[in-house]
Amino acid sequence: MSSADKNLSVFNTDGLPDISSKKFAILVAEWNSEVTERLFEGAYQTLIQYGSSPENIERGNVPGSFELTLGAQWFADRRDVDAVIALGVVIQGETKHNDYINHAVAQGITNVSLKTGKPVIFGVLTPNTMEQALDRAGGIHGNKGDEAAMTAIKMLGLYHQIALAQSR
Ligand code: RBF
Repeated sequence: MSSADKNLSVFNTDGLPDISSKKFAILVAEWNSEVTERLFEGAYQTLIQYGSSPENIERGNVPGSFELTLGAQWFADRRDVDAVIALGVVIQGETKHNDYINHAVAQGITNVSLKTGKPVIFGVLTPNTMEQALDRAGGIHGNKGDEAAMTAIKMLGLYHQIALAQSR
């Protein structure tokens, strides 16, 4: 399936881990907040649907997507946080700035994830238009926030599997 056809809210949920004791941080960029609020709603509801609880989900806001990296590091450095979900929307074409922001955030989030050994999920939409963004924030292509939350859950499951294998 091409990424254009993918519904971001449809996933394989076989073998998901128990996340009832896991702590999640969700970072939300304020730029394009009409979209990022929908991403947040999707991520939050997906975590709840698959076993988390409101007291185990903490939200933090950053001004723009560029700041997601440092916000993610602050959260991931905290011992009680198990996974971080970073949500933003950078509309392509409005300005060349988008390229710099997208590359910096993708690289930065990867670095934070590797440095801390925790899932730090890149939940940043990079569409050409606002319409395409809304299509992926609870519209016809589902919700990138749902997908980002599910990715965090699956990565915690993989970590659990690998850690268990080591302790055998
Ligand atoms: N932040 C976003 O999250 N999405 C954007 O589409 C976006 N576009 C920007 C365009 C320009 C020209 C500038 C200067 C910033 C933009 N930002 C955007 C904000 C950026 O992530 C960061 O918050 C600011 O650059 C900090 O001053």
